[in-house]
Amino acid sequence: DSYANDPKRHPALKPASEKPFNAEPPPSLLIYSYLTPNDLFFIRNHLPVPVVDPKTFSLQVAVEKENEGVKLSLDDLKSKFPKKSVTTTIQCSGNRRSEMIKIKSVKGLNWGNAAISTAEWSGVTLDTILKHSGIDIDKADCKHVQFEGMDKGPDGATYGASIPIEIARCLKNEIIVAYAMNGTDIPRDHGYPLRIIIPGIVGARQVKWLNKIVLSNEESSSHWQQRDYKGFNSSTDWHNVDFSKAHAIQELPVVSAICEPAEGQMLDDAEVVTVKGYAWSGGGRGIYRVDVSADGGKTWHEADLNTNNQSPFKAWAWTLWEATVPLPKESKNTLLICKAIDSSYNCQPDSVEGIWNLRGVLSNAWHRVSVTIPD
Ligand code: MTE
Ligand code: MO
Repeated sequence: DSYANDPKRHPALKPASEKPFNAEPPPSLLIYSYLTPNDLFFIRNHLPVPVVDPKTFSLQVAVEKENEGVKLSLDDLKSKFPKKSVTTTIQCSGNRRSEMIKIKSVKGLNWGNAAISTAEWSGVTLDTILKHSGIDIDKADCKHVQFEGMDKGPDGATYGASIPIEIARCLKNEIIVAYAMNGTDIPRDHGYPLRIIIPGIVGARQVKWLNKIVLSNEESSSHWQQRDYKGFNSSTDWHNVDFSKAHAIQELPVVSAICEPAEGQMLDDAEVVTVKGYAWSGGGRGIYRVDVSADGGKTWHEADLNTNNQSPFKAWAWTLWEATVPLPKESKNTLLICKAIDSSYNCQPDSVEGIWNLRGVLSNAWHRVSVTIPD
């Protein structure tokens, strides 16, 4: 069993698959705190969790085809460079896939709405590490920055991903080679000892168990960069899909979800309901507004936002929100809905039908929860 060395997990996590381990926290716990506790942070593994010896571990940094580059030990990283922290939300592109599956089956884990979490990550900026390795990212004649993990499949291939050099240049002082998560060593499930943190970008590129950074003219050749984590229209299915034609997902679109009350819940008050959830957008776009309806979309109420004082143009982490909304009179059931607007005034599509895709990614339609109203 190649998963025999996987770590123990918090019993409250709800698995979407056991081997590899994938799990999300209960939605009400997810929004209980702004920073997700490490043991409740959602887990998305494609392969067994590698066992890493921190004493012999090293991070290799190189420009492809030039030379072997530079090797840095964990001790070097922790002691030789300034420590920088950034609070970011990581969302799996498959978050809320279960709503797409209801339209038509897709290939992918049946995620609910909690494949998203927020942490403060600390480590060394990408720019610092590249400069130390003799690389000036603003001048480098390369198109992509590739990141390689230490987790291996049966074929020996490791998990890998890349980002375009333009994103790396813009964010060179925000991208962190992280060795700490919420002030402690990164837990094994989340990439011990090192992971790359690229704020505002899809989860799939936040490579865990990072041991190689390579500047290249090519995107990562990994399966997950080339033949997965891309978007297609709803008439594309497995018989006619051409992965080479679509762009790899990088920045994610605006999303929001109701975490309380839960689907099917009997409310405890007949007059009003307090609805709570999260909203987030990629690319550092903050949340300007969250609208909540308790009558299936006839009337809307603005939620109170906790943006954690982030600038709306550099909001790497989510906004938590809450709204107390009057319930429709003389009805036994109702539909709660939320939708968010980000700082580019992007909005969420009203229904999932038009954005259905074969991998069930980018599921960001208005979020609906049906509840029962007491007499
Ligand atoms: N990095 C490695 N090395 N292996 C992986 O399987 N999964 C990716 C990304 N980085 C993955 C990885 C995906 S798809 C997501 S959504 C995030 O890690 C999940 O991060 P988390 O498990 O810390 O929540
Ligand atoms: Mo993911």
